[in-house]
Amino acid sequence: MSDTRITLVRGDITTQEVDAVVNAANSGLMGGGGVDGAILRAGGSAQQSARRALRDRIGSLPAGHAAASDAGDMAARWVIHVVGPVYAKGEDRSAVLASCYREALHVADELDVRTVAFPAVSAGIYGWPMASAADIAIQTVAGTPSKVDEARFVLFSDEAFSEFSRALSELQ
Ligand code: AR6
Repeated sequence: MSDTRITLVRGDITTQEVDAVVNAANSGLMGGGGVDGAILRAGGSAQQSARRALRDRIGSLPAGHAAASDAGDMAARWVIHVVGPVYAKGEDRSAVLASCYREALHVADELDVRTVAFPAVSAGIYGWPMASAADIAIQTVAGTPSKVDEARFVLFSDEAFSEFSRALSELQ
């Protein structure tokens, strides 16, 4: 278990006062719908150029991996991009989803940040059932040692908030 405190809030991740915000990105890194589009709009052109520079440096970001760019015009200093797996009924991609959270915390440690906000990666456009997304997210963050003091899950819907609350309560 890690010493990182896990907190849950119902709200919009783009307005969180944290050091880094995790983005449920796609491999191309240049934006999309859902939380990715919202984070890009909030970060403005400064974040857009930072994303372009990141993409020029690393090419595409594979599922399960994480990489940071400057957040631009947001309260947060950094955006840590992760690419979640697309949910597939016939194939267990849980390890790839868990890897998103582990790798995001690893990048947070490299950036030396203390507060990180996470969305429910893969649980929107990528179709992951919320209950399972919550279990994987909470168990992985709780089981990953890092220097991060607070991992804050920012949940956009009542369903997300209630499933993450359940998953957190089942940890103890
Ligand atoms: N704050 C917090 N959570 C949010 C916000 C917000 N502002 N907006 C949406 N969510 P999704 P994915 C929730 O679809 O499933 C993009 O096009 C949302 O309700 O953003 O990993 C990317 O470019 C859901 O619970 O991410 C990729 O192509 C959760 O965030 C693809 O979507 C994740 O939903 C990634 O799909």
